[in-house]
Amino acid sequence: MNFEERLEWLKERHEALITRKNEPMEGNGIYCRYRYPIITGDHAPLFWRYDLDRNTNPYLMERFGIHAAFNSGAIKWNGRYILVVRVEGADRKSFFAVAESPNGVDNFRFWDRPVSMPDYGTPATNIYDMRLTAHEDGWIYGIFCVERKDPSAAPGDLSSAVASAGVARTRDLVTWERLPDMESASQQRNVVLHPEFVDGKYALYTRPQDGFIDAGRGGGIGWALVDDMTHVQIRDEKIINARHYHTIKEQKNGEGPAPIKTPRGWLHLAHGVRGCASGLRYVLYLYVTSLEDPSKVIAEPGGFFLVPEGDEYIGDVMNVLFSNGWIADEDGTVYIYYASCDTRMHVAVSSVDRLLDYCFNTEPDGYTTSDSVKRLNRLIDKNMNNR
Ligand code: M1P
Repeated sequence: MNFEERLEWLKERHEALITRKNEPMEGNGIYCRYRYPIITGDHAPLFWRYDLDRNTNPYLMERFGIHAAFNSGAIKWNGRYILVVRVEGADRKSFFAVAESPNGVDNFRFWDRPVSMPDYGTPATNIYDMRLTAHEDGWIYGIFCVERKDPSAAPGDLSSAVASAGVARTRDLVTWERLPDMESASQQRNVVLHPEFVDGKYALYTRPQDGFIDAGRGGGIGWALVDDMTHVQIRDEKIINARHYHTIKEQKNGEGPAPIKTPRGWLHLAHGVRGCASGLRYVLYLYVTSLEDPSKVIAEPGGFFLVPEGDEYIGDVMNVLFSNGWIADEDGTVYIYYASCDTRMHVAVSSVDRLLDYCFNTEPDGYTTSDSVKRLNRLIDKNMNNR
């Protein structure tokens, strides 16, 4: 192919990928997965990846590899379904870029430019996993992981890193005001801002961790009230959703997107991690907290809600589902945006009613095998006459 033919081929292929209609797949009644990934590295505009000038790029080669597009924050904004995507280049650096869709399930298209997030302090080596919160104070906040090389790493240790929570706010998703990183006694990732004031303060879901990977003594998803988002200092932190032995969240867990307010409580999506012979396994689970006290768990179904299936198992970091974005529409439809294997984005669709039904009518984990069998027998007894 000559330059023009190849450019035409690239354009056609790219447009076909972006405009491909997605298809709902029947499932377990709790949610409905859609067949095709909604955003991948290949969705990045051609003008990000190729120098389109035949004089400087006669072979029309890729000049800036976009490898993956995953862990996306989500918000409905001006009637559009918006994702702030974690885009990862071939150089292993992550940055944010906004993609929007008219219907929430397909036709996601990146805005022309990635987000230019201002630096704070020592420039980060990586930023990722933004949680978006439209707070009642009128700002849209983005809280994200900021990764820097561990200054106390031993000579030759080129892996150790330090995770902290970066804070920024915006009114238009284009211009971001970077605020100081959150101050905390421990490393932090998966920090999420609650959308409403609680006792006149900002409320944060935290995830204290001893190391960059290991939660260590960090007991699970934490809760902290702070006075000021322009200088976030975590002083008192309590664990509201703990890790537990021999469950889907024995190794670590983390809050997903900001919770959804429902008539029966705040609906939460989180990830749980366990170790197994093939490494860490990341799955998603739900829980509900009280409207009167959002730090009090009032329902938590046992086990996982979403796990990798089929092609979702395969990618850069195998056996991982992760979510930091969902959108609840006015009619109660919930779009659950999740990533598989730190590689690509998917959507599953449910409703507030279904998710609450799942949360309040699925029994909690009883922590022993005999309890699981008793729970199963209760259901079998109930169904005996209806088989
Ligand atoms: O690689 C899986 C995930 O690992 C981290 O999650 P956690 O903070 O719970 O360990 C994050 O780096 C996340 O981005 C990634 O998807």
